[in-house]
Amino acid sequence: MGEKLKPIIERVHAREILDSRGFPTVEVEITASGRTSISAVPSGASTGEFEALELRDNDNNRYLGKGVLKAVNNVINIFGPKLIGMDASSQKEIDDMLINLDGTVNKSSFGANASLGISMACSVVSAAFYNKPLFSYLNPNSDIMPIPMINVLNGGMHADQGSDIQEIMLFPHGAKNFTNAIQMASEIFHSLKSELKKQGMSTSVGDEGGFAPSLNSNDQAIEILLNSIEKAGYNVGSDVSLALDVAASSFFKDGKYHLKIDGSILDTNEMIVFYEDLIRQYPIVSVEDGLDENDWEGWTTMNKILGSKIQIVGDDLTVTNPQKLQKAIDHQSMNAILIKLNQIGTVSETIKAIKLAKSNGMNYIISHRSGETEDTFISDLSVAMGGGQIKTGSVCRSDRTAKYNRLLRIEEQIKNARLKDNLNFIK
Ligand code: 2PG
Ligand code: MG
Repeated sequence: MGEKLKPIIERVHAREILDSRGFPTVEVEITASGRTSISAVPSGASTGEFEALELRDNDNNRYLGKGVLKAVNNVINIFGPKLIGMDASSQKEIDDMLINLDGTVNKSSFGANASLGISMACSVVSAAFYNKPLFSYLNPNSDIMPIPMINVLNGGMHADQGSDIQEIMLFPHGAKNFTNAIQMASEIFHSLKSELKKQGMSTSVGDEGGFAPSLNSNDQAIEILLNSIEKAGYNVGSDVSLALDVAASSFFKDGKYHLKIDGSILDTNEMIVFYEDLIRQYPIVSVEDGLDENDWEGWTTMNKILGSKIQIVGDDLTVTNPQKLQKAIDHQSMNAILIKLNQIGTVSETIKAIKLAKSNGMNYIISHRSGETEDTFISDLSVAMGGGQIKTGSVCRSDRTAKYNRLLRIEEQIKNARLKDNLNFIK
């Protein structure tokens, strides 16, 4: 037999596995020219209204209706036969086939969890076939490591108690390199734990491994964290700043923002004033989903007022969808986009969104979901795409540390690895 020059797909399999919340998710296994690789699909909780569809069985006799056997079956029996014989490294061709066979705008025929598992597994098996680490298979010139946004305080829909703000994150932009950023984050995480204990607060963690104490105000969460940064021996503002994911769509009702922690009900302009005050008081450099996903006018106003000072990140607003992103560009709604593969459902469309952001001078942050697995695709993707930022939870729980640990290994492998030093929102 002659040498096989391409990773030709020979077998497509899928199964239900568990995610970090203990619910089923899809794992896809692809064999191409003798190599086998697996990819697992993550799952969100504070999902955007316009995300691609995560297909669940809705059979209440299994896994409380959350089974994914339909998506698994679609991988094996709908897409599988079409994939056999295709070149796994022809990502665009594979993804176009997945998109066209589904035929809907939000992948609702067969599920984005089915298409994404295949799409990722094709990349991974191709990298294996060419004997390359995934990041350099995706981009041979990768040398930028991401600065991690590390979610140490969980609230909103990711915890039973805690702040209205879903994620309060450390942004260690003063780190020498990625390895140093992780050390800083770990030391601050443990300093925060001691501080919470001292104040008699709970140190149990939320979905992304951050603490979720019961608090009197959103400010209190930030104050405790700033105190912990200093106690760990770091300078607030020059070593470490803060980033927020407010996930405001989750508390937007009847045209108003309902902050449960102090009972205030704010309109859009009052929310923007709330952020202006926070930014004046605290070293916050990035705010994600500060407003509801349908509050387009509000986003433009907020970006006009705050966009020159901080990073304004769209997540639920843009759902990694190139069309939504184009709308956000046209409306000048934000200056950065959060990138989640499963919001759109294929690797090619994800990269298309990244390229569109990049060509319009927008920052992009590769992100996990609150429901994760041990899959580390996003670590490699963050390095390959060179945007310089990743958001993947706290520094505890293996579903989160798997991503950071993969990046620690990658940093060793890249000769001239460096953190992005010209992030435009770091003054
Ligand atoms: C977010 C994410 C990840 P979820 O809102 O950015 O942190 O949460 O996956 O629940 O949408
Ligand atoms: Mg978000």
